[in-house]
Amino acid sequence: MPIEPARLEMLSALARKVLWLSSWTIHHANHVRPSRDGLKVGGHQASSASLATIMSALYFSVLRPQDRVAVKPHASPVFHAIQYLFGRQSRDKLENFRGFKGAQSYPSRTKDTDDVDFSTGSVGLGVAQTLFSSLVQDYVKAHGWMKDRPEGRMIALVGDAEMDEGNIFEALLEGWKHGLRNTWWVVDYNRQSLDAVVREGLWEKFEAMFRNFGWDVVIVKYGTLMQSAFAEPGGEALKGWIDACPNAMYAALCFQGGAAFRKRLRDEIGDQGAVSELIDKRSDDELLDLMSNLGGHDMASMIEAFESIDHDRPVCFIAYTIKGIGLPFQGHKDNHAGLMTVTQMEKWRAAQNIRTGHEWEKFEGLSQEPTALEAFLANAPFNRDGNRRLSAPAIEVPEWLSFKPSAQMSTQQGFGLVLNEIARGDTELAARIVTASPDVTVSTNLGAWVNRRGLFARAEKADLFRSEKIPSTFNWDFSPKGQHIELGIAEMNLFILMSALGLSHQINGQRLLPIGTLYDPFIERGLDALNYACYQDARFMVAATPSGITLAPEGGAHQSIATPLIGMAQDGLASFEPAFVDEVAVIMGWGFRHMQRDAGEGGSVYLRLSTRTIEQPQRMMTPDMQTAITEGAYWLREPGPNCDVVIAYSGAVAPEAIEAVGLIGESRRDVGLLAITSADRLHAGWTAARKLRRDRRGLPYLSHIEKLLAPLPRNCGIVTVIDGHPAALGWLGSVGGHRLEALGVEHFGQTGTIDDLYRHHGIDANAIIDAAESLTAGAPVRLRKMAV
Ligand SMILES: Cc1ncc(C[n+]2csc(CCOP(=O)(O)OP(=O)(O)O)c2C)c(N)n1
Ligand SMILES: [Mg+2]
Repeated sequence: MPIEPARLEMLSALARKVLWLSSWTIHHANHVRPSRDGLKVGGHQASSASLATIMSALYFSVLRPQDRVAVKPHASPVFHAIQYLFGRQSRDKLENFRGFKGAQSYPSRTKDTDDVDFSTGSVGLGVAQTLFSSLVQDYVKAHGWMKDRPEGRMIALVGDAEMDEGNIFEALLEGWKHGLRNTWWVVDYNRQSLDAVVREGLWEKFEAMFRNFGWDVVIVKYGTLMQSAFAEPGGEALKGWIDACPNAMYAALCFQGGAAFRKRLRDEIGDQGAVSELIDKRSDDELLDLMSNLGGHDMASMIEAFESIDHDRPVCFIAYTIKGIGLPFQGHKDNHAGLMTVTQMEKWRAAQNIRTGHEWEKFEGLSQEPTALEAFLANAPFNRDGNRRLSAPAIEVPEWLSFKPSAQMSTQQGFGLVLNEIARGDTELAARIVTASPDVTVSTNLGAWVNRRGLFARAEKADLFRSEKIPSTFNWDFSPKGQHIELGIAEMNLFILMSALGLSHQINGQRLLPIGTLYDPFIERGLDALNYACYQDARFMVAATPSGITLAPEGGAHQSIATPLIGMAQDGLASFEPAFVDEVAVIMGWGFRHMQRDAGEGGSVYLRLSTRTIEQPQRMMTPDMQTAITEGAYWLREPGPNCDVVIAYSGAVAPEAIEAVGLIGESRRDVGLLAITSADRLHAGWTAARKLRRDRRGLPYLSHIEKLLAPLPRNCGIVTVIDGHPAALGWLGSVGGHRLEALGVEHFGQTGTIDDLYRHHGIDANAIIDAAESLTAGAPVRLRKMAV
């Protein structure tokens, strides 16, 4: 249905304003408030302009409060301008665009204050996040938690070059498997990337691909000016010329302007009678207006396209645009980092009727009544319900998570046992946990949980093996009440799903406690998505197993060396590497609470687990011990007053450390054995304590690790050992100024038994003894582990 003229007028005026404000924001950051380091902003003016009309159509008219949007990173100034017009963004933050605590260069949920739905920046991830958010909405709905909240559309504004990111295709496939709904991707088809002009005919590939995955595809190519020109005599020829014009040529002509278009059109189709007249009756400016009136810059066409959708199937809009539309460098292939010069801006300002000193005024330069514009903005359906960021109360977590102990176990098994116990109960905690795994559900010990809680699908689907009465260990029934989301192998999808599930309390007002399991080495496959999830402050638990070289015979591709360092370095992720199952239970309990703490206090949790079966200690878990485990370390054997050496270990190498301590004890005094459950939390605590002492001079506050190491004599040595990169624990020597030998794994790829490899990499008991010897005075340690 054609849009009413009054609404069209308001929306077009606001879109002009948005283009002005977004360009001015960038200009201001570069020329009015030049940064002290002289850095130019770049990368925004042209890229933003591309989306000014489309985003204005969405935010000022099409979006409803329950809809959520991932905005292409470089359109952040457009987003901020729209929020500024809504009164949700301050002038101060716009003036400080890209500055300290100013509006962010790329929309950020955590750092921006103007209601960003999904952070973006690393291209491709925000796009996939909308797809998974839609699946999460379906999950929440199927579990009966939507109450009377209407379903929202999850919308991504996608750069055409952004579509090169493989994670988008991985997500598409997964979306298809799960019957994706309520997802709109709007491709800003400006046919330009950062460096260049994109290949011809890309839209045909997109169209075929999306349709193949069951999406509706809407191509918005011609604006209304174009459409009416096509209806004129000669219009068909013009349309044919536009369709045949290569991307680079079209872009170049848009840059050169109306006269260039005229010359080219005359040369190529000008002798065809009617079409010459069509061209000649327009001035150069009018001709440029016509030729740059692509669908994505035409308010009426965009509104019509959006409002024509009357179903909940996913939709891909391919909106033709010109990068930098309306700006002096529109269409130029080098315009990505292009900035208007002061002279160009002055000229453009005059053309926009904006007076010097009035640049930030909301309606400056528009001919419409400010009160009418204000009223139009106030009536935008998007803001109807006020605050769009929701919240949900915390789910209670018992003091102690029990499990069925056995004398010999691996931490991975323990993780499965704890979940199995939770699954048996009828608690809110059990109801709110949702698990997912990229095709390693069974091999990461989630099987028992899935047997009890079932797989999630919107429609029931029985396990055929079960219905055929073929014996099988696992019950693979799907139902709307299921609590495990089966994923294909793509680890990127796992982490983006974690990101979507882990924001459910804010997006759907319903808290979920997501747990993702995967093989530890493949954290690296999904690392950018994991980083992205943490950046959004999504809350989830990752159990990564097996870790290190403990799955030794599987070889290089299944050995992880760097993950302890990733765990430490990843902001927003508390990382643990327990050795014993009772520690796993403590950490999981703490983790479920940590995942629910407020911003700035809580975060996500990473458990680096192992398949190595080791002997479990028989002990009482005291509250003090629990605290020590979650703070990151405890003495498995207290050092005596004359301690010569301490062995500090993390994770699966516990048996080697214990054995070495027994052997060293014959030749060295008061040897201590430090169990490190979280190098990450220990290090973070140490950093925080030093900062606190610096900030508040004289405060006698000590961190957990400082307290633990305080009693050690100055000349005591420390040997650290981990099945991972030695740097993860190597810093311990700096805490109290002790000499240290850091043992760990620096090379991967060798197969063998665990004993072979621990010996090969120097993390077996004898290597620990050698290191202890090198740090201490006295005769050689007499006892050694005998080869078996
Ligand atoms: C993962 C990732 N790689 C590279 C970049 C750097 N980068 C930012 S925008 C861009 C290309 C943008 O092209 P397109 O998506 O078509 O957007 P346009 O600028 O045309 O609006 C690149 C390579 C990035 N932000 N993220
Ligand atoms: Mg582009």
